Amino acid sequence: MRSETPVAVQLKDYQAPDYFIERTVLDFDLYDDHSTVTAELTVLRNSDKGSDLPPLVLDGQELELLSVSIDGQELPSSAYQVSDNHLTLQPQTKRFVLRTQVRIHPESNTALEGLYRSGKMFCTQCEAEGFRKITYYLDRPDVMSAFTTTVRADKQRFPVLLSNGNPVAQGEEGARHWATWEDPFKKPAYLFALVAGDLWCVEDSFTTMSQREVALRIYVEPENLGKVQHAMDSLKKSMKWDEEVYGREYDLDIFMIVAVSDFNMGAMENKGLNIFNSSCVLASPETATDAAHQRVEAVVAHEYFHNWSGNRVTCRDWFQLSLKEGFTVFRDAEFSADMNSRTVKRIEDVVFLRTNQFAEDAGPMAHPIRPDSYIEISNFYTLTVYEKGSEVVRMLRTLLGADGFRKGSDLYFERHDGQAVTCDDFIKAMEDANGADLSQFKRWYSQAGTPRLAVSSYYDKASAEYTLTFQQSCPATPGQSEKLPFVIPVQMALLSADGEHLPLQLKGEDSAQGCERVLAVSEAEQSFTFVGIEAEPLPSLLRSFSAPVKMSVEYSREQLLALMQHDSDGFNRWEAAQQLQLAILNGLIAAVQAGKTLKSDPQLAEVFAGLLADSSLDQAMLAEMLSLPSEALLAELAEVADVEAIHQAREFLRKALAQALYAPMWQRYQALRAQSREQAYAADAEQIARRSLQGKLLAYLMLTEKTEVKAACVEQFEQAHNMTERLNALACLVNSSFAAEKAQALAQFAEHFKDDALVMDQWFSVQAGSVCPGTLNQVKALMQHPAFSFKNPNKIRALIGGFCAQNPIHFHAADGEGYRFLADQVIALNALNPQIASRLLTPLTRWRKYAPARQAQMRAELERIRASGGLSKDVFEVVSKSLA
Ligand code: 0A1
Ligand code: ZN
Repeated sequence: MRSETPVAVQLKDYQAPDYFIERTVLDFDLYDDHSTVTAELTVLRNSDKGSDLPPLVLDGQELELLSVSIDGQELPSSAYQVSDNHLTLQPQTKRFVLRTQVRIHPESNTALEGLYRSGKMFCTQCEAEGFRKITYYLDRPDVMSAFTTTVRADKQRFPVLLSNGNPVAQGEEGARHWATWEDPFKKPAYLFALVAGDLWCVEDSFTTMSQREVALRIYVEPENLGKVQHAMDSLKKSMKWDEEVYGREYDLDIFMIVAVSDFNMGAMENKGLNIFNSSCVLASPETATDAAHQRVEAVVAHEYFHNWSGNRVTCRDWFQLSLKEGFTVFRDAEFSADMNSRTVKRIEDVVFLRTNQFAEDAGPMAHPIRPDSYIEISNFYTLTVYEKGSEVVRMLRTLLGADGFRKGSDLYFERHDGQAVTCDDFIKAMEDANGADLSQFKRWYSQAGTPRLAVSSYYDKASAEYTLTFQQSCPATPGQSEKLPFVIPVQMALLSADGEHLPLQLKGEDSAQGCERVLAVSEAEQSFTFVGIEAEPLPSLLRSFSAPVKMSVEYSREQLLALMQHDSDGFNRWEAAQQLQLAILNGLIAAVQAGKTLKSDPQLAEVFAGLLADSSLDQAMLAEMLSLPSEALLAELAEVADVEAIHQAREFLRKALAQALYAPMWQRYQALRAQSREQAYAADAEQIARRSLQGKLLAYLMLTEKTEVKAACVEQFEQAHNMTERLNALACLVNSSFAAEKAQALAQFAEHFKDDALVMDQWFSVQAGSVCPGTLNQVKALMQHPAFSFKNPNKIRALIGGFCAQNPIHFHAADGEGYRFLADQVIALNALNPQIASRLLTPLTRWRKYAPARQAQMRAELERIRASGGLSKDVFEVVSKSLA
């Protein structure tokens, strides 16, 4: 792959481009054994940078240059230089048309970046720097151009030829045909897309708020036509929501989505032609779980929302990635909250953030949401840039209020439409629209790490004053040893002993300002004193998780129980239950470590019994309350993660709860299952909540190994009319000791779904996640299964990723076999698909979390990867930073 050590790109070195490309006219001639790309670029000197004519340095990788001409004159090879990454030539005028012709090989492109084959079709993925694998170009987001694209291919095998914008012409030439597309909106090359294939489409339309008719088309391979309705519904809802909530209207006459089977990420927001991983667009009740349905809805919305937050207003450079991604994740999260249960969505997102992004923030790849440097930008499509970036935008809204935030986003879109801008520009629009000073808030963009927020309180009965004191700090992260205080919005309330939410008046204020407010903690230590508090209150802090911090508050068990019962903030009711569960689990983990026999704590069972008996409690909420913190979260929270102790403690508690609550759980489960049988499937909030609770209950019940439960599980597996119930039952069987039922269910499932790649992915990941002994060998055996392919990212994620990232007890097996397995896969994938290889590596980067013996084993595998030679930039960066 490479020979020299890759160098890092630095934000501080950013310079505007020397040249712009006004117009881009592309012509693709697609064949089975090669393709040719002709590019006519109208190049213009950037006049802001002077009137001299520096060399034009175009990006290009893995291109075979066939010809170069300027203004119609072919250049001799002495007039330009070609290197591995560039084509350099000397312009003679400040504006000229450069024409190049290159040959490329999509048919052997396994990295799935640039133009590649996915099954029978051709498709592209250009973000971040894939366009340079298609033609020589100024492949950077601040070079925006109007594109016209002609695609030529065999008529029969590729009847559908698509690109960005509107179709303007088409024709035939013998066995081949062509189509020309024109995109009137200037865009950076990373938003370019092309598709050619035998695709069918489902068509619909949307009338925008100014009464324009937009054609909506979702293209899939013919066998998948029955699985696009949910995506189409989601698209229409997204279009409507963005008009209502952000005032954003769609701008072209046509919006297309294409589903492809081989895709490195979830989906891509190419202008007017979104390309999707099929897993994020296809869904039917029989083949996709509720979670998959919700993911389709969220990803369709996310990509659609990018049309404004990303395409109309794009990023100046890749350090600004969170400008479009953090904002768009925030937008899609709010959309999902509006479409489904707001509290449940928030709980899910916070669990995900705490488990995964906090771990990233604590590891060797930690970076601010706007990184200062990178070796390979593909490595920075991270949980930090996306998820923490979204939390930062959420905090802005919390601080500015919903109306102020909307004023800010309106100004941002209006001011920067058609531009490539920075995170600072976003903040400036928020400031200008609100007359606010966000200079200290901006530290969230430049400082990495998860802040700690310690809270203490003091009540003075005599003066009826209650003081909350916050102390913030932030651990060192690579390259940042000292941190300055953040602005942390703490949304809060105070509860009286009987659960009333008290009016909140800060000392110095004339009157109380409601029963909930946001305290902006901006100093290292800061106190807030409330007056008129007649008895010591119970604080409800960081409501709805108002900041991505690790807060520590000393609550007694009684206080947690009171919060669970009375807090008007649903998130904090759940959070109180979590804290109680964590306290109990930590006690059990300590007991395992001390070699004591584990004793069950009756309190949690009592609480659960109360929850199960409370018929007023929302089922979705109940399901969330009954979910114990995962082993991964417990590991993240521990100083040193003791994998076995965590697993034993958690399994012990789950079994104890299942035994103590058998009767109410069994009764409730049966009632829910009966309801499922009678109702046709719908992916709506109410049914999803019901199935979620049913799934949680079945998992508990199966731990009792009772025959009646086993029979019910088999019944649910065999008779369910939807994939959610079927897969839940399968997972329970796979994790049980009922060997015969397990084998039979797995075989039956595979036989039934062998031709459905996405369903087989679920079959792979259920097995990869099994807690039963022998899972690694099973995973290795499954790699030989005909439905597995090392070239398909979904398969790798399902099976190898499923094992390494979702199965801690086996991945961290004491003999180090899990680590060795992962390193072997990374070494093999490095040459085939560097992006996937690098992502797969994540669990090994967390070596510092474990005890010395495991640390040594994990490091040794990282060293082995480093020594294996020929590392891609992607893998090199992660391995070298992990070992630094
Ligand atoms: N912008 C897309 C994600 C994406 C990023 C990189 C890709 O290839 C390296 C592909 C997709 C999104 O946020 O949805
Ligand atoms: Zn995105």
